[in-house]
Amino acid sequence: MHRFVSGFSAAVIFSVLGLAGRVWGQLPYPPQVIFDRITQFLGTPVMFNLIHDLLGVGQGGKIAAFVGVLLMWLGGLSLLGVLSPILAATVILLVLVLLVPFPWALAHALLYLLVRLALQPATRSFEQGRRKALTTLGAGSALLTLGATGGLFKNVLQGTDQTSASAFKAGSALPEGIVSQEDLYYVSKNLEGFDPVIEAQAWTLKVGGLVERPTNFSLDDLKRFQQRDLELTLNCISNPVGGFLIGNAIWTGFTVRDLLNQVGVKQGAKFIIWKAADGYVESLPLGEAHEEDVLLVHSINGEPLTPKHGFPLRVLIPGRYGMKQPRWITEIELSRTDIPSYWSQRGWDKEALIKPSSRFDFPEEGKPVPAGQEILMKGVAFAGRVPITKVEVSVDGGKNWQEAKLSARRSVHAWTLWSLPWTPETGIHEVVVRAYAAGKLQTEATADPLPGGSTGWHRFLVNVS
Ligand SMILES: Nc1nc2c(c(=O)[nH]1)N[C@H]1C(S)=C(S)[C@@H](COP(=O)(O)O)O[C@H]1N2
Ligand SMILES: [Mo]
Repeated sequence: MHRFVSGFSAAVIFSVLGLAGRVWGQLPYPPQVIFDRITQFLGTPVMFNLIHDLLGVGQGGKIAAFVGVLLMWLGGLSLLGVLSPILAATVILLVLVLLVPFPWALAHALLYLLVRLALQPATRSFEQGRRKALTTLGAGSALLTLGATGGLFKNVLQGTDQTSASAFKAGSALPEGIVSQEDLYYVSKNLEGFDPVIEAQAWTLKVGGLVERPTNFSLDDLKRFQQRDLELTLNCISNPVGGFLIGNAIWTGFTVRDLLNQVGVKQGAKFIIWKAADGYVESLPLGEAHEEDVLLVHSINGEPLTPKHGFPLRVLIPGRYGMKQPRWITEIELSRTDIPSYWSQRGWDKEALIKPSSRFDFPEEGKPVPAGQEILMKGVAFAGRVPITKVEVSVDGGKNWQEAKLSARRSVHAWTLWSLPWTPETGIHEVVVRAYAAGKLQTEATADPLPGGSTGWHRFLVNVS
């Protein structure tokens, strides 16, 4: 019992110190590394779909999984309390060598040893004192962990709210169809508390590989390239039919093409590889990277990117889902060969070409509307690089269709807003929306987001009373 209590105290103190190293030193935190490995290992469509179905597409599933890993980690470390400190530290060293670089594994093992030895005198003193010391220590460290994890998850929970925010939020001075940075959906491979927070002064963009002039650019250097604005819709591949993991904004930056011309591309380069501060990697065929609207952006709707949305620099690629477009980018490498990208290693489609989708924003699922009054149904439709040419709406489950009015197109890469008036009669009506991309009707067949993006028409019942 006492051994377990002291093992647990050591485990908690050790974990908190490790977390501090993660937060202040950007050093790998073992439970996070384990969590990463597990997601990669389980990165099969079946597993992801199951988690989505059980816990939704927000951060919930990820938080639950990470907490599970953290408990496993604490439990395992507590059990090590029964071993002598040196033996336990050796076990930690052996396990961690598999997960993090050797010096950091060694540092962890020594740290653990120190924690255990620091706890040692207490266990030698007489019974009463020992108990008291251990209880205080245990309670203190439990509090510390709670505090640290609480701080970490606070942001995450706030982030979750935002994924469901409507694109048509009142009170913002932005043009219709532009989502504020605050309301833009958020998706990350990391728990939000583990997302990189980058200091502009310390940051450079390293451009290397098959280039004539490998260069490190500061943010100021990059702002000297010809700057331009682009209205573009960002769409997550895991967005379900009718979902909110999609948003549209005006981004500011410069073309990847200008950057490549500056450094000079060498013969034989075929792929551009992006590396980000959180270990995320992605790639694109070099030809596509030279296209006009492939940008590196530092601002959104006229304000700098927040850390959450990619400060200081993120990639924008029209026509591809968000997973192809890294945030917090630190390095660009030109290469003869392609690499497996972060999500494609975990079962998602490597190409991630955006599939046509359309959704209702009004009426909303689960919210009744009054009978006999005209309402304006509205929503968005999007198909990446392919223009939306028509949107049709049915209020009788798909028997009859009416053509919706489409907003004027401000940008070829932005979603299309649609609207249609309706004066419903009392009863329950099934509304359905479907879009045409370059004249072609979006498919009615439903598909899960994984592996290549969801398909199907957005439909639900509306209670009119
Ligand atoms: N470095 C890095 N870039 C990333 C990701 C990530 O986890 N790490 N997630 C990608 C995914 S899946 C999406 S949908 C978009 C989301 O960007 P947003 O959260 O700013 O809307 O970022 C992409 N870029
Ligand atoms: Mo995504």
